[in-house]
Amino acid sequence: MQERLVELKTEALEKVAQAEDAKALQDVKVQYLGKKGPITEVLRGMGKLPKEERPVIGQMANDVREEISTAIDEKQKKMEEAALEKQLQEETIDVTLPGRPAQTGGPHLLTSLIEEIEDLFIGMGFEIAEGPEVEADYYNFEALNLPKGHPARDMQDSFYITEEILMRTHTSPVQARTMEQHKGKGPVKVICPGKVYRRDTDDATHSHQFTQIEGLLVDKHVRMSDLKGVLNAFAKQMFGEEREIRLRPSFFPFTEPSVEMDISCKMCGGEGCSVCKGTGWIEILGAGMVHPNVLEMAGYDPNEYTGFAFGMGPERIAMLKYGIDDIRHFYTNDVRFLNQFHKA
Ligand code: 2U9
Repeated sequence: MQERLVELKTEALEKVAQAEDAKALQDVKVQYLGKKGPITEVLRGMGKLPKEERPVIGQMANDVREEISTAIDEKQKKMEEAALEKQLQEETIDVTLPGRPAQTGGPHLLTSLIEEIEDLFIGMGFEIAEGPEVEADYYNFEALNLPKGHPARDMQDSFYITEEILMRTHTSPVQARTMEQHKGKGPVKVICPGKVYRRDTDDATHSHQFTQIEGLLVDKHVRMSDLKGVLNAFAKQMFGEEREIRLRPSFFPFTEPSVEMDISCKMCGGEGCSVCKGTGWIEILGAGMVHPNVLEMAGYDPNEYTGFAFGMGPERIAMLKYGIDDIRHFYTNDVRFLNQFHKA
């Protein structure tokens, strides 16, 4: 019996030493220490032994059982330590690696440009005024000296909601509304930025929806020279001190006289190049003295009050400033395009 126990111990310890994984170790445990294992069998057969041998064999069987159990536990601990060490080696984290850059958003190029222009005029004492994009025919056309049937309406064909309600074709109705709110009294000094809509076929230079910034100043004794001074200050701050401006006669139904303003070409310094189409000048905006009919319709006495107004397209300004060749870039929102204009 004693020999059998020594044999079992040697055999079991050898198998423990050979076990290569947790499963093999578990098998050894079940095989030698399980309820149907050889040691349990020895203990069960003790009854058949002479009385004086029983404590000796019992003690020995328990010792063998204990030794095998300890060997299994130690081996299991070693295996777990080795597995942990392996995992630590494999999953090393280099905390000095640079982090993934966070994706940050930012204002759209047109938003930034509009805010820049707003700031320039706020610096000259103007306030910002906004109004509805879905507008009454009266404010969009009639109040601006464009009665029904006026040929200039054709150039601003829009999206009509009803006969009398449409998507505004310019931001001028905001100025008309602002003047009306001032009830025939000055001064009115506003900048009106916003989205406008025209029934146009989209191409490199046309869009059915674009933005405008218009300005209006109404007061007593406002003269064309005031208009020129304000626009000159704007052009120099926006495009550079070295830029010259020039006013050319033009026509708008809501201003009289009307002008278009050019700035001297930065590319050629006025010599003539492809950017300015050989003229040395680049058209930037339209302007004029507010038409007496418009003043009158808004409740102002044109013999007492005069005013100037101007309008520009931020898309056109951005295209000139940054050399953008297609207006559709502003609205297709390709981040490769937009990201180039993120301010730090
Ligand atoms: C009121 C009185 C007068 C606004 C004006 C222009 C000239 C002009 C266009 C330039 C390019 C708009 O972006 S664009 O298509 N605008 O040339 N706008 S004067 O005159 C007004 C407006 C409102 C009550």
